[in-house]
Amino acid sequence: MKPVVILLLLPLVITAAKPQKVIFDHDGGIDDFVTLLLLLSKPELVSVVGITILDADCRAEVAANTTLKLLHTLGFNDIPVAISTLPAVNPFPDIWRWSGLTVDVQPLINQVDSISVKQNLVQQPGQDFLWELLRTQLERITIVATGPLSNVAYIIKHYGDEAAARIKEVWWMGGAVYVQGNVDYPGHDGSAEWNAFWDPPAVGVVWNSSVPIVMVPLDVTNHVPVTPDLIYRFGRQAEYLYSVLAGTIWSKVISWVYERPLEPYFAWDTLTAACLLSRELCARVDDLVSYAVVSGPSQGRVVAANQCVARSSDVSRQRTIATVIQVDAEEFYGFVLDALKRS
Ligand SMILES: [Ca+2]
Repeated sequence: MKPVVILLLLPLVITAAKPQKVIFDHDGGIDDFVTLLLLLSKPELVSVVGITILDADCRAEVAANTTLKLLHTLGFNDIPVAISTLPAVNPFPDIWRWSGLTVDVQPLINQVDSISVKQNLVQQPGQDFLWELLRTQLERITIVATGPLSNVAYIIKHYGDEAAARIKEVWWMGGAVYVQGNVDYPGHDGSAEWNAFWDPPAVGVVWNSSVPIVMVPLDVTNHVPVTPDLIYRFGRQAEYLYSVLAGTIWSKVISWVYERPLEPYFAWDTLTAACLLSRELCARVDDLVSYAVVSGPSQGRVVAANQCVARSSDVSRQRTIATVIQVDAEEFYGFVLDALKRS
């Protein structure tokens, strides 16, 4: 009978899934740091092999410092962090870029001195380190990009198909397809989402490539505002370090929430990571035929092929991408709260 028992058990061994290797390519906004917590909270599902930081919705040096201290606080001293030197086409407003400092000063992550955590800061520019990470891994890597696509576009431009072949998917928080964008900028028509608008040609480069994209656009992130109730709920599970950190970090947007009732602060980036971690949480389509506008008054806009939009500016090629289209806000909040019950 023994051989039979072995045969029955073998499939169980083979199907035990390995964590998916992930590079977190972020841009240091408040929401990016909650996203980091969420990615680190599920080591059975994802393994963060490196972090690259774009100088976009942040001051990159501050964001790197915060990232290193968060990693240290949670015991992840082996995840390398690198700062990209790629510049903005259209920079974020300065007041947004400094908001990450409210996270950096939190006592919870400052039980270590900055000099010792900086030993884990990679000296190579982040865009080159992104390629180094991809090149040296045996398997294809998923990139979670919660800022502009500049770093991804850089490696596509420099390493072409070789780079594309090493990327499993890019999960990108960006784009606004059937909803209004969130850019309010002189000379722009407001149709674009900010991550895309920061570097519209980068979106074009990624669309012109064969890299698989899963887009998490404003169409779906508009359904997940960071509400006072959500922040209070972290307090009810304050025995968990991850929950205290997440609640503390998101609490930094509370004045935004009250001062700008018509412009909620959304969990843009955290939803992107949540959709990667739980495929059941987010409904998606895999066949959105679309293109990106790379110049002119609509620069940064992602357009579905079935939309009647006059093409008066430079655009990328038309291609099929995957996009998240629906999420239930309460299920998302519940997923994040549950995941962050971790110390
Ligand atoms: Ca971000």
